[in-house]
Amino acid sequence: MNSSADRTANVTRKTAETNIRVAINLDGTGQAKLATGIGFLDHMLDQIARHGLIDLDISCEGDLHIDGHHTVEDIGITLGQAFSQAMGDKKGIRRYGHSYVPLDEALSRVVVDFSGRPGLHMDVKFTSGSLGALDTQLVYEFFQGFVNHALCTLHIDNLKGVNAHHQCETIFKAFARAVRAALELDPRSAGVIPSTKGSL
Ligand SMILES: [Mn+2]
Repeated sequence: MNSSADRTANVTRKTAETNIRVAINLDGTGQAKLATGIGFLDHMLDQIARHGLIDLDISCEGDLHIDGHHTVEDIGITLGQAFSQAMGDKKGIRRYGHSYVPLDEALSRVVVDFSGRPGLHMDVKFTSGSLGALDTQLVYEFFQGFVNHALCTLHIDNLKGVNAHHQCETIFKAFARAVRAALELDPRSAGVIPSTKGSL
């Protein structure tokens, strides 16, 4: 576990299906080095880094000869594990965050609570089945993997959207902005765990 002074993590996760390495700094500047083997996923992870001001270094060797499922889901899992480790005891965080992000005709809302309990509630109807090499069904699998291991409640709603690239990008940008707000250290509650329970 890290103290709030150093919110970084390095996680490796290797199975018969994927070999993943994730390095993150929650207090970064948005630097990203991404090599997942799925170009569109790299583009989305780049949004998390840039708009979340999180430094992200992610590499994956996955069984893409089958399809992208294991790669996308397992990156969600490993990223969630890295978040958990980097957050440490969650002292001084704001805990809740939300964001609305538009991109032209598309608009998404993401609300997050780093509650210690996993829960994904996602209402997104993609207008296309794939985005480059990314099957749009896998966006749900990514966030399910993340939520199960970052132990957060996550509500994702795409409110409007015609172009599926826009829909997906607004989801990841809104996720990034919501996460940034939730994990920001609040100087008014320095060293305090934001729960009347005393732990998260
Ligand atoms: Mn784009």
